Amino acid sequence: KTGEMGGCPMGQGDGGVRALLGRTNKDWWPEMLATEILNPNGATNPYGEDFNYAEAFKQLDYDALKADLKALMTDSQPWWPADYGHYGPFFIRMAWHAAGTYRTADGRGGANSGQQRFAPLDSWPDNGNLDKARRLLWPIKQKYGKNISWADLFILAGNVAIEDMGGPVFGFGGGRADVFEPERDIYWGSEDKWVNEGVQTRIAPEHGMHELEGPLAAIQMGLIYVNPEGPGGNPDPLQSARDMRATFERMAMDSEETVALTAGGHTFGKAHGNGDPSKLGAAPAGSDLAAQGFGWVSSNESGCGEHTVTSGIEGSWVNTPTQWSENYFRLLLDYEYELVKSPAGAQQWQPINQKEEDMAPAAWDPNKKVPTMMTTADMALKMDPEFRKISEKFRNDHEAFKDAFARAWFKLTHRDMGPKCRYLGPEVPEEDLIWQDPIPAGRMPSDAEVAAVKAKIADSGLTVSQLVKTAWASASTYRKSDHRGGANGARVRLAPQKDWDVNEPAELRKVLDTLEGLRGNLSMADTIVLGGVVALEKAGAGDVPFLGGRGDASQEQTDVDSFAVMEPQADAFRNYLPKKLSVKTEEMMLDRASLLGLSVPEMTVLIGGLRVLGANHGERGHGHLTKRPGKLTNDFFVHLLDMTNVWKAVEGTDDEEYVATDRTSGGETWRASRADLVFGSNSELRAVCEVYAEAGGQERFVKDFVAAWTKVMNADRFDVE
Ligand code: HEB
Repeated sequence: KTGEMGGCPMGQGDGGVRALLGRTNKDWWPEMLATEILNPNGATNPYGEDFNYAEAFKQLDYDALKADLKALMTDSQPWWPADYGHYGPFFIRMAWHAAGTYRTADGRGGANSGQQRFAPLDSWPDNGNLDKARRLLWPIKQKYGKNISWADLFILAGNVAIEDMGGPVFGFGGGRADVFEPERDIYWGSEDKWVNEGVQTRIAPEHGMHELEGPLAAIQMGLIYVNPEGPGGNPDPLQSARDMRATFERMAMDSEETVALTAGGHTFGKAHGNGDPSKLGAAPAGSDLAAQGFGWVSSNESGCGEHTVTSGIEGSWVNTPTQWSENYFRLLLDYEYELVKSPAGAQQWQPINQKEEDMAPAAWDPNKKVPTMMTTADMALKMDPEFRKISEKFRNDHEAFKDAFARAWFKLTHRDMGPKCRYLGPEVPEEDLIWQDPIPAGRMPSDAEVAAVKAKIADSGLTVSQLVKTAWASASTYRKSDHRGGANGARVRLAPQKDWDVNEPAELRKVLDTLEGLRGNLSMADTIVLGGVVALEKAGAGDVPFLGGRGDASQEQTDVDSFAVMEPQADAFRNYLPKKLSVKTEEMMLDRASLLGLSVPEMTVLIGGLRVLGANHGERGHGHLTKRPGKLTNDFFVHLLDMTNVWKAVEGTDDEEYVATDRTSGGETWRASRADLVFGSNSELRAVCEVYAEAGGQERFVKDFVAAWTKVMNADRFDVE
């Protein structure tokens, strides 16, 4: 799958590094209040530093909350009345758009922190009028307070909506803790225009889907996935199918899941385009103070209800828009469709010669019948040969469709929550699912067992460098964005990780074989981490803490394709850069550090320590600024800041490699990479390096290194929290 990304300057795995280059909220909305100056180190949680959402959730009266949500579905409010008297479809769209920003490449986006409340997402054109859906939930959020997060509430409201309209639901896991500021580490693209301002789509028709810039998973700025009217507004269902495949794949959905989700979703509700779209005001982030967070304030007649304009498309997909049914595929496949324009001027498809009984009730007058419609994206499910086969299969086997929709919806809304042990509440399904990266429960080893294996590792002949590299390879796949990866499960010994170039497969094999032979009753996952402990202690770190209890995953429990996107294309922590990327090496470093959840000092101390311990990829000596390799010294920092050295780029390396000579003798002293030298060049990184190089720095360095190392080793231990 990664092969398809070939022509792209940034592979999928390059992750969100472009956050640094992309458009920011300040670019879009220069007038926005700069609250971040009060929170230079990230917004503080108003619930307090030690607020534990999982504990709060356990106090929740879950059944009462669900009953209140159910009642809300039909409690129409005058300021945003419910179509057909039922808010269900609206909440499903809200939940889907909350989850649908997830992308596999860096695990960012998704529903797990309540980002839809903040810019830019709250103001994306595709999220039009969802500000009203969220506000409808406020009385419930207010009532249950800290016991339910917004993030959980969005998804649960979607689930209750489906249930209340008779649709199939697979389960619900709570546990999405809210954040209180927009994520700054995510790249949404560099375009300076929104989708509705008439820009080119990200996949030009003459190119293949590999042209979509990694890690992005939407076809234009401000969309969840694809343009409903077709690529760039061109109502071509086949090109729309291509875009759907490209974008849904980046959310880890295959064609069956894509068809099931779209058809199941559009079994409910309607599109809104009954009026002049130019009468819509600014999106929430740019809206008037008096509108109190609402955007798209409309002067089209009443501005709501039957005069609502959202996407500009108008009408429902089926004749029974507030009830689960078989009607979507029936109407899609049984009728021929013609292209028409909505009152707002959007291109949409209408059944030819529709029978009266197949028409839908008008949303505001149940006695009036109106034709149903399909968007160009829906027509893709009819016209594209592969999608068509799936559509026919689901039409002929409704039970299969129900099951596929329920499972795909569960995956969509839980994909970014990480291991199943993070799910909370009474509706967590028993069944393990492959996309959860299941890991069998581990066993906490006794102190005596640990001590025995430790002694064996120490006597095994494995070097500090070998043990450090192996433990780092195992643990450093962790990403806090979707809580995947990490040392638990020991997937470093399974495909695809065991074959990743960054892990030096042949070397890794040898180390793993040795550890396998001496681990006794410890899991491999524990033994690998314990190897790191032994190495650090050998290197002079003093006592290094060890937390055992990890389990070992099997190859069958590991989806090779879904792990493939996690392969690092560069890793500054191991000075690994097989080929120059369009993104700067130091930006890649920052991205990896951010996914590992590291602070600037933690990143700095880890880089300096890993260098002197010999963790570089292969035999690469760059940044190995020590004469005492394998000892945990602050030499990296001391020599980096030493004015004896004059640094110069090595010719032909495109400013990736540098050599230092002695200022007086002219002899070569050290070699380093960009990732090394940025610590001397960038003023903030240099300031941290100085702390580790100055008097007292050695002790602080060892202490901080051990703490940061241990943090990475245990980053995925949700089973013990
Ligand atoms: Fe959907 C709606 C598109 C997918 C669910 N959508 C809608 C609309 C549109 C669309 C345009 C309208 C809006 C307004 O309001 O105006 N989608 C679309 C596309 C896609 C989709 C293009 C891709 C292909 N959906 C989807 C999914 C889901 C959904 C996946 C789930 C699952 N939607 C939905 C709903 C609705 C919509 C439920 C309705 C809402 C209301 O009613 O409000």
